[in-house]
Amino acid sequence: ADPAGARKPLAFPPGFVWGTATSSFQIEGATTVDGRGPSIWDTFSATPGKVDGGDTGEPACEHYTRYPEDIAIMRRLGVAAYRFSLSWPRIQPTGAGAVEPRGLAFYDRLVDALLEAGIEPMVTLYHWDLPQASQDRGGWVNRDIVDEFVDYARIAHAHLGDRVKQWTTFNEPFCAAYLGYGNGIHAPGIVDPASALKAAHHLLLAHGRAVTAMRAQARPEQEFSLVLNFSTPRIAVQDQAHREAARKVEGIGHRLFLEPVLRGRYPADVLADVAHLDALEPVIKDGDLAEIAAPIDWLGVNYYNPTRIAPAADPLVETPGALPGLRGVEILPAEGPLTHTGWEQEADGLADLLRWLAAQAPGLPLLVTENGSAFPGDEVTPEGRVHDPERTAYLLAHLRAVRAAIQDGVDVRGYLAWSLLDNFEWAFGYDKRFGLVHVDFATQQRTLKDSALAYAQVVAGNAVPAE
Ligand code: GBH
Repeated sequence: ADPAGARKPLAFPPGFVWGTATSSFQIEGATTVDGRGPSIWDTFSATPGKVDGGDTGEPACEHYTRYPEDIAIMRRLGVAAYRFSLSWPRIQPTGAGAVEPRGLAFYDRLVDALLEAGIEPMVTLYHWDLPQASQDRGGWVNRDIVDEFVDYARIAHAHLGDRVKQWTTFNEPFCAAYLGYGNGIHAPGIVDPASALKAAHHLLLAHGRAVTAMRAQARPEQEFSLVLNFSTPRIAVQDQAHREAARKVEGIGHRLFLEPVLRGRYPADVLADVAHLDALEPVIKDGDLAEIAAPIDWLGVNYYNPTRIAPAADPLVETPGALPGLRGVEILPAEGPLTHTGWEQEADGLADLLRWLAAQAPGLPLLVTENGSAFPGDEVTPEGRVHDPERTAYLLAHLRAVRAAIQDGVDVRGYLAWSLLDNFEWAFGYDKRFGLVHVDFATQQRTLKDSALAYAQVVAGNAVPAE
């Protein structure tokens, strides 16, 4: 508390980009209209037992038709940018070849309406909704998908590039590879750690090749990026064994993706850690790493929670969880108070992560492309309010952390809150609500939560209230 009264708000640099983020499958609904092909998430969510409550991509937020209202809400928030993803199976229903003009036309309408509203569209090409037909050919484990993705990237970029300046290839290749093919908690639900690593390599190669292909047809002011997810490693004891355990976790979780993109090589220690799976070497071809290292203009950083790490008693015991090939490590339980998804809350984890990334990638601008929280109990009061003090506290604490990193000299260009709307939260279904805006999925009524009002104040003042 400040005895002299309210403390001065903590200002962000001029031009700091405030925005919100979503993804296609999580909000669009309309999964069978206008020629859209099925995606792996349609198949997966229709498979009993895969998604809580048997929830599917219908109705989601019916954003496919309600996007004008959602843009109007963004105007109320005052945000300058909106990060969304394109549904590949809307644009190429079978993942290769034939283009569906009605799919492209939806994104024309969306982009034009955003520009009209003065909101910068930031396109992500891939946020996990692979065409099912591509998966039927082997998905990310089959190297053929690399050039199929590059074709899709060229098509989307050629069509929208006259209006969209910001292009991201992939959202969280970690999740697409490790959750989709490694532990199977996401579509396509394959459980095979070796496949997860092969998929990771093909995602990285598709990223680099697509950046090069889009740049070749781009205007000079266009920017190309990749979005990675990070979970800050935490050890309770500063000894050699704990540091070694943390090295392994962030090696497979972070550096396996970062190093090839930044420096054109896989980290030798990580290759050694996963060598027993014999997965990566067989799929890495001459020249791949140079292609993966195509320069990017900024790195997108998604952060939700830290990970508590300890050494396991047996150095060869397989570590349960998402990280393929990880051995000799214990992932300790999160410490509360937890969010509704069971994730630990630690805002300092974001500040430390941004500092670490600045040291890893000197000169590369960073953008927080996702950060947010789910909490139980969001309900609309008779007055039309949603009181969500925990989400508001999470938001403000993480914004203070971003600002602390900036004060330390980290080049963070913006912050995009996850998420604009309550939406289809993957394997959790609709029960876990990450939105700043409440969605009643029965009526599709939108209601700004208190956290949205707090965010609007931050955006308007370009400053976060002091603690
Ligand atoms: C993001 O990913 C997604 O981009 C977004 O679509 C989603 O809605 C949002 O977060 C909220 O979930 O315990 O070892 O299995 C989430 C990042 C990274 C969080 C992996 C869960 C599980 C690791 N995720 N993590 S593990």
